[in-house]
Amino acid sequence: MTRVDAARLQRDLETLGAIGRHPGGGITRTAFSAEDAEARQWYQRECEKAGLDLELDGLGNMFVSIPGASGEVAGVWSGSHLDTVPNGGAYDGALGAVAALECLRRIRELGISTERPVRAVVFSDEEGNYGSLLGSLGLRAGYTAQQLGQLTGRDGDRLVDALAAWPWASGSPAETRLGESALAAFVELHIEQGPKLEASATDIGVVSSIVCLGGARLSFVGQADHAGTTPMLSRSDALVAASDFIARIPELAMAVSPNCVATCGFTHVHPGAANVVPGEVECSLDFRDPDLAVIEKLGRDLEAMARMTAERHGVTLLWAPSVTVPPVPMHGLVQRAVADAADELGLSRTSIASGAGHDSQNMAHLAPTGMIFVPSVGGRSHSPAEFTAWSDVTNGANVLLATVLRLAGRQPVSGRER
Ligand code: HGY
Ligand code: MN
Ligand code: MN
Repeated sequence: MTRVDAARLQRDLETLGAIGRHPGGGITRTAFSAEDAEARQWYQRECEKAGLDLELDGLGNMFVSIPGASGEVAGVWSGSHLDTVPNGGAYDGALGAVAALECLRRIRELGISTERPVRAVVFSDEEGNYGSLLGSLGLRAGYTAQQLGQLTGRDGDRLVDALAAWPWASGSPAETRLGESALAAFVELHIEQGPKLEASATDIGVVSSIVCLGGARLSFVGQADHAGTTPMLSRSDALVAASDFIARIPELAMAVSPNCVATCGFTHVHPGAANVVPGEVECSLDFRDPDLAVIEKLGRDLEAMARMTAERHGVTLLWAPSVTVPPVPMHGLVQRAVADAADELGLSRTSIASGAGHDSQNMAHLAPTGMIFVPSVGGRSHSPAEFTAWSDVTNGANVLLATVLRLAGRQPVSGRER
């Protein structure tokens, strides 16, 4: 069976893992940052070294192909992301992005012919600094110029400004939507980011479905005043209101559904000085459940609770919902191909649902889509503690290559193939 070059894959992940790494071990390579730029530069160089073609779109999504292999036939695509959460790990996104590149390198250097062209993709801002699954949502649904103009990062910077200064984008960010038959299938390799595969000592997760994602940005707007001279009863303290709201989130979520999760992951306090009563607090909200109806109810209930809390504290609430990313089942055809590939490689496998969001859930609207999970030690992710053993990295990449070759219709071995 054709296999990936495991040593090269490991070297690549180590090289990439050094980009944006802090002395404490975590990696910060948030979308369109200097560290993301360094990672893209490295990726582009690897493509060039391997003799692969690289194209870009207006949101900075990267598309890699084997020269001469594109043509009219819809291809089989694989990929993931190079951006990380702040202080994240070395495998989330990186594994799938590098393994997809490795598949193309193997196909090219072994002279393997396939009926359908194979492509690798790097999606922009998967971690949603500016918008949840930004790049792949751009491929699935596209954004209007007005929507793009409203997107800001967690530091308050505007997406359009970040893109204007980004060398790895080409064309209009409002024209990234793909046509109906742009691709024939999509498959993404990813770490599980949870504890199930490790706990059951299973090599490979064949992903059955991906959770539904909801979110919002909200601001509690009160009044900034002198912390020494403003009596307690005369204040409109935005942080007291925001804290009251945030403290109630767990109870509300558990009342809506036993499966759902809801998180306020950041707050920004303005003006943010020890001797000023907080005048405004911005908060993020991220909520998830397998069921779209639950997400819609959570969105309504969280907004109602935020409004009531604001009113009680005499502050104003601004509520901006994010685009809901619906839950998606993974396609049976791709699940079958992944399962058969794992069997062929003699690896144990199980069916598993994803609680994390992935670009695959946007790609599933464009073509039959599936995902391959490999174990995460201790189930840790979005943390410097994220770790996957090299043997599992290699297993996952071999399953990815075999799956891609199945889906792309590998041609009988030619004389050229080594
Ligand atoms: O947030 C998520 O679920 C993913 O890691 N982007
Ligand atoms: Mn992630
Ligand atoms: Mn990821």
